[in-house]
Amino acid sequence: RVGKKGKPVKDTASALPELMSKVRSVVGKSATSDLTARDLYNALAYSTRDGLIERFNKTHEHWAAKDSKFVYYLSAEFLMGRTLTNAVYNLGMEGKYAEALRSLGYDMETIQEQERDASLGNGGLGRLAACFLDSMANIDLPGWGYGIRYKYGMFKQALDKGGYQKELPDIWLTDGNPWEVKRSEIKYEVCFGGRTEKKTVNGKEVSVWEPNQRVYAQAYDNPIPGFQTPTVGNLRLWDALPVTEFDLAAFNAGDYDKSMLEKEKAECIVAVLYPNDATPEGKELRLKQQYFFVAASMQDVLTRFKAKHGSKWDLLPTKAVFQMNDTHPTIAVAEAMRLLVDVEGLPWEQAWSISSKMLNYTNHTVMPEALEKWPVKVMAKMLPRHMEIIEIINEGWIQWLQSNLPGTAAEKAAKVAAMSIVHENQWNKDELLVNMAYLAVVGSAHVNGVAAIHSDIVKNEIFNDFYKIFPNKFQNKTNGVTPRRWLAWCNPELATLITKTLGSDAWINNAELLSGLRKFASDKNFQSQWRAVKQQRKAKLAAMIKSQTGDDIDINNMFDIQVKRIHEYKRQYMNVLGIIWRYKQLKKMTPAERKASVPRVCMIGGKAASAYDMAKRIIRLVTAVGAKINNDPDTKDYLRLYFLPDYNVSLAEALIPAAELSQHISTGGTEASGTSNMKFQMNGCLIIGTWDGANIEIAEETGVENVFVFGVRAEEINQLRKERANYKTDPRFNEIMNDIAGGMFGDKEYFKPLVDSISNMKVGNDWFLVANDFAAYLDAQEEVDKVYKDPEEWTRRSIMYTAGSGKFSSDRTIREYAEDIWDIKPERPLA
Ligand code: DL6
Repeated sequence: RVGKKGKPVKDTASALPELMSKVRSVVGKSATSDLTARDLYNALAYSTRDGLIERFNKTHEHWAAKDSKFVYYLSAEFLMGRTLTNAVYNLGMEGKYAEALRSLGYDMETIQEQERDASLGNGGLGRLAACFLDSMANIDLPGWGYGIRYKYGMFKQALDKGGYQKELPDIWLTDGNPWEVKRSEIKYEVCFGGRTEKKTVNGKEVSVWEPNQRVYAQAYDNPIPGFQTPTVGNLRLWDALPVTEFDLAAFNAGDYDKSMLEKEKAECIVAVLYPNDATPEGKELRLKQQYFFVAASMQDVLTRFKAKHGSKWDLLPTKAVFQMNDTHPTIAVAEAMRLLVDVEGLPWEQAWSISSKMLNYTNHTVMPEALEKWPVKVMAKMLPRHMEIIEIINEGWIQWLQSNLPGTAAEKAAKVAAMSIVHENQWNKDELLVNMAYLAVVGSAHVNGVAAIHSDIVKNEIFNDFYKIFPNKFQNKTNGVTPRRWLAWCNPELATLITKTLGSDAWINNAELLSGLRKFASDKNFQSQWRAVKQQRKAKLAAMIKSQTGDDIDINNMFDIQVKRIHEYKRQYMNVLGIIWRYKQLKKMTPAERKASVPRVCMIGGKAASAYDMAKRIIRLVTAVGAKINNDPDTKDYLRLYFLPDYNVSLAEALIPAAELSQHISTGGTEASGTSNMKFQMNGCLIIGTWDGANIEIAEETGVENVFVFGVRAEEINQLRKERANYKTDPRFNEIMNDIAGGMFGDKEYFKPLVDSISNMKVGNDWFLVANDFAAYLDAQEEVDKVYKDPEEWTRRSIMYTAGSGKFSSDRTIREYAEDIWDIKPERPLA
């Protein structure tokens, strides 16, 4: 129901009868039964789902009637987190549900805790996809996400007794998923393996694929509501089903294993979300997953197009565009050609013209190991027809280069070799690889990076040869995060203060309005309200830590947080070294000096990929250092270190509002963007960071003088890496290395590779320049302490962060994609 200016009317009448009806129909209990929080979660979820589906249907009927152009966001990862609170708040139904729950003796927070996170992503890339879906719905943009309904999402992380990471399966679907709608009638066949055969059809020689495995992709829709709009978008996830569910003949013959084999083989495709640093064994399955969801999604889009436009294929790019989220869905380039040429019978040139207008590629990393390259052998075995198509694309590309590149024959040959989609493996000359990023660049209309500095690296380094030929193909689209989940809903205390101060909640949909807070930044009265909110959130987090560790935490101490995937380039290691240095200083101080220091509670969280040994050692170092300093009676009132296990979306929603300082300290030029930096900024948390990724734009919007910037710049790192052997490390750094190596934190054998990786300077060591930046990092931390001692200055800066965060709303990012890449206009359904 929509009132003035299209805003939904907030429904305050109690929803008790509605909830009780769901208790009967879904939970299967009666009003007189003992209702658990889980029962009420289910009742509430199914009641909210009714509202979502009604709007979903209206939205899609409207878009279908308008024949709107759609964007399809192809992503192997969607890190959605919990749905309940987001859906209830986006639909404006929090009032009526809260009242109903209160009458049953519960509150929303307790009920929401019943929901398991949908962790179908590794980190920033997957969470970005989730924020993008929120913003598409929010600005009424016709668009869907397409991905995989993994049975087990990102592993659950625990610590074993020794303080080492333990990985447990994330069995998130066991208790059912109220937020999805199974579309039994929507399923497509997806094939793998086999061989191709040349045949003559209508006088033409064609290549026919005879696969040896077939499965069905089954559609599940997950409605995505916008806020203050009737639009509800969609995330369509694919499950894999066997073509023959059960082999009764095999069963009757007593071969029970064979009877279930097809089912197991199909289920295996969607069983697990692979960690981004995958092991070689996982690679083949990963390619299978990628093709599986791309093939299903493209068939789905083409089927809808055909139903409406028949074979007017030239219209396709005016009705559908695809955004490939990193290289994972890049097989779409070959699949589009296969569908258009082999299945629909279009001539190659026409198909290429259509396909290369509708595909676009976002690069999310500069790390060479994450730019996927598939061995030709693997590709040819699993997708023989696609390998042929890639070879044809590559031949055409090479021919084009040969006719268009300037220079001598030798110069041309060198360039062609460097830009070929299929090339030799530089580590193993006998192996040929398909460079998926090159395939994406050649096959896309647009290519973009995710922050200004990263897009420059994309243009000037990673794809420089391509950029020189097609400068207009390359763009920047600085990432963003949804201000609904990441400020309004996760930090209602701050949201209320902002709304009261700005005189309206319009900032929730127009985050640029947050800049209105700038004029209150030095207002003492406002500052004290701002601080009070932070204290409230710190108290909540302290209670959570107390319940997990039994430790009391003083909420007057600075809350210093670094949460993200554990990776050497993100340099959690440097953070720990800084904490060790702080600890050593505190130990040397007199009690009076300690009292005058700035007390800190440091928290580090994040998962290490299961095969990433060094990252796991870093986690153990955090827990070992924490165990020592948290129990040292001299220092425990002034310094603590906690490793927060199982960092996920829900934990982030609790941590970010409580943070006062957050660390984004990657080596210059290595973090493509970062998005947690934006979430911390929105919640008024100060940043200590390097001149890297989106930190740079955050500093520009916040005022560089308000950010604690340190460290080497991207343009310096190549030279510094070459000079490793001559580098004289800081004496403080050497001292700490000796402490760890000497067993100050125990486990000295286990820490040895960690110590060796950044000490013993030689070329190739300390690739991420921890030793280089350590002194500058300590200086920046000293500056942090100085400012924290002045609460008014600290609070002024904190307000300036939130006030400067408007640019980092994903609504802005999505509008830019819509205008500059997709050419799609918002289309709001009638309420
Ligand atoms: O663009 C979203 C996110 C960035 O914010 C991070 O800086 C970047 O590391 C991440 N990239 C990946 C790519 N990895 N793989 N595969 O996760 O993307």
